[in-house]
Amino acid sequence: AIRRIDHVGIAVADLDEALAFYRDTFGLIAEHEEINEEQGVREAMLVPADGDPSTARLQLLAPLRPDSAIGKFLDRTGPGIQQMAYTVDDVEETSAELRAKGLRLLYDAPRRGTAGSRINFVHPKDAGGVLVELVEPGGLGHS
Ligand code: MC0
Repeated sequence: AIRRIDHVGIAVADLDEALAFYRDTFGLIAEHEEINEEQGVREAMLVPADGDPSTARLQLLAPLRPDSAIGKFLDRTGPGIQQMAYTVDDVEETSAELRAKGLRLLYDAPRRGTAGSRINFVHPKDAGGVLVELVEPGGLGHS
């Protein structure tokens, strides 16, 4: 089952520039940063400095290579919202439920997401033009 909005992912060309912009403009600070080679991204999870700790996160996604998902998104669309992610209890179960409803999941089996989470995606063409990510949290914090 879907529990809450996990994060909203924004594609950016330069992670350090975007981190400075979000910190100075909105007071959002990075609680976590990592490189995910398989996904071709350098990414950060942001929270309001003095905000509700259970708030959904803002994820900044910068490409490691031009032919990555984020590299292609930046080429086609430019910087902006790239994905909407939901927290789920069990990514395999929710993926199976959505497949049974006729939606295309991008992966046959879950892959590794932020902070040890297990993830899959619904194809944007099957979800009203929105790339939907399913996140089963790992042991390392919120997502
Ligand atoms: C593509 N389309 C999108 C879209 N990306 N629509 C909405 N939101 C997006 N993000 C549209 C295109 O405009 C096109 O529409 C159609 O989908 C097919 O595009 P395509 O040529 O197949 O596009 P590709 O090759 O860029 O692939 C799109 C796809 C890819 C969603 C399959 O981006 C992908 O595999 N994404 C999943 C992985 C990912 O996003 N990783 C980065 C985040 P028209 O109308 O022109 O046909 S990593 C992450 O998120 C992590 C680590 C985490 O949170 O834990």
